[in-house]
Amino acid sequence: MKSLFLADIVGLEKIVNSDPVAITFFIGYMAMFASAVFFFIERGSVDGKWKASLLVSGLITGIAAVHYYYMRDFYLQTGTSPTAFRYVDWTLTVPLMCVEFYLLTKPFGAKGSTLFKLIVAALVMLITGYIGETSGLDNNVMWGIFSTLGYLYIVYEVFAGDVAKLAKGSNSPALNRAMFLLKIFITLGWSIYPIGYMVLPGNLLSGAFEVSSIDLFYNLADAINKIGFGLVIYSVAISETALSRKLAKA
Ligand SMILES: *C/C=C(C)/C=C/C=C(C)/C=C/C1=C(C)CCCC1(C)C
Repeated sequence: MKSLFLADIVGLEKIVNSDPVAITFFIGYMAMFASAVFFFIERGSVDGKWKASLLVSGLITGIAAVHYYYMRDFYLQTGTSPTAFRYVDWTLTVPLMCVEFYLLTKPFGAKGSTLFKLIVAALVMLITGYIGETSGLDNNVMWGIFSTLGYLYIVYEVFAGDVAKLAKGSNSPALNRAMFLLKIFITLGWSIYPIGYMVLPGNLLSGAFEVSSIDLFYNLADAINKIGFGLVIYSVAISETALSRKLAKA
């Protein structure tokens, strides 16, 4: 008990003494939690077909909130990166982001096989990334390259593959606006992760930043991608709901 209490004091001291990594874990936890509450509650104010999308946004940020709670503790007590927690979080939340793409394009004919391909690519990206982060100096560049192939496949699907074709054929301005924004998330927002990874010792940016800044990159990217991505879907759902209610009245 005593040592637990001590760890708490040390943790608080780190936050108060502005250890940036500790602070971003702390804020990340709050922001994810608040977003999850927001998406769950706002589910009630959109039309039926959007409810599943908002539910998934709530799950993504809710799962992340629980992981941030543990990652924050882990970091405060050990001073090291909570790599395993991080990858468990991503392994649950990235496939759910693939589900968001699927739900958006489903009314226009998306098939389960498209979702399956996206999820397989995401798993390849994450499993090889995890091996890279834990494999030490010599191999992390190679595993990073494998992981990037999985990432590029997702980019391809969204820009030129099934997802892109369905969105183009949909004639829905709202969906096309959402797709435009989601493409920015996938290319710019998601590219923050490999930049963080390259800070690993022995990798391309090693030495350019402190090793601990890997978590700064990941925490920043998670906030942008999980909360921002959810808000894009929320804004489309709200405007489409308003439109269909207007049409129903007329
Ligand atoms: C909510 C969490 C998300 C959206 C996580 C996304 C993670 C990535 C896009 C990670 C990509 C990586 C590479 C492309 C290469 C190096 C290893 C990774 C796993 C950091």
